[in-house]
Amino acid sequence: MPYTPICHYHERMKTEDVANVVKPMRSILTVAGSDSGGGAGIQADLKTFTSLGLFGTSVVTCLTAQNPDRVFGILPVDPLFVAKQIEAVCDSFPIFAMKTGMLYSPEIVRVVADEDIYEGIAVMVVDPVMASACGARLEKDHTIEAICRELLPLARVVTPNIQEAEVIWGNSISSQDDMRRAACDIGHRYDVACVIKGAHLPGDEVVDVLYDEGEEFIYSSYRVEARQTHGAGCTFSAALTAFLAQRRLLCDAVDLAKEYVVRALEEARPTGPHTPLNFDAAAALMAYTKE
Ligand code: PXL
Repeated sequence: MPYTPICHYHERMKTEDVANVVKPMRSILTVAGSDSGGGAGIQADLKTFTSLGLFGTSVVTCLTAQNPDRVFGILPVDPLFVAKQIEAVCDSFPIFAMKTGMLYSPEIVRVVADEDIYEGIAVMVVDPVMASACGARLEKDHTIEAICRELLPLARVVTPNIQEAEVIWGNSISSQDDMRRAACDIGHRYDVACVIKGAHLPGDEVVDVLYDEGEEFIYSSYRVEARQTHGAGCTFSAALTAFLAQRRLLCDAVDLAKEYVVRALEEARPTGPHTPLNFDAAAALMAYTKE
């Protein structure tokens, strides 16, 4: 019986002048840890980038053996090899924007903060990762201090959650007013924009606060009753980086990144016992944001 193809590639594609008609893709970089569970870290970043129409490159700072319930182990990459990966990527990709995630140690922060390698990268987003959603520590002592000292002055925006903002700010945060004060103080201290994610404060609404060069923006959404939030922080900073790579204003990019995470949580589907974020569904529901 003759086979009836279901795929369109059987029809020869017209390829005249492909270079003229095909729009180039923007490249974007994540410098972060690998999550074997696929829902956070490098894996979440690359899935987010791809779904939003960007070409994702990656520099791995450490391997983690984990699933959403538990971290079994962490194996850091030699800092010199982290630097080599950055060099290899920057040597041949024009990177429009980059983000950092789990950097793990002050030694890795130091090589990532080496300004010489980043010539030409316009936008850096720093997600100051300290712990996983299940509570496992993802950094050695003094890593956050090194991030603040060496990386924040180079960054466009830093994206702490409440606990991370408390450590960076040095005071506890228990209200929206505290969040506003913290974002403003962090912004001034490190000359960087600061978006504090408020999901860990109680309430029916989730309120995030952005402070950027003297201006304050408040974003409010209803709280998604998600079974699992593993990777939501990584996904927020990855989507933010992607929208900045599309040359959007920071205040709009934060709004869009928040919508992306809300939709990815709303559309989560079970994969056995876990219900990870649904990256493709989020992007499909936000198709108007594609370039
Ligand atoms: O969400 C923080 C985070 C960052 N990076 C890696 C992770 C996690 C959470 O589990 O695994 C590699």
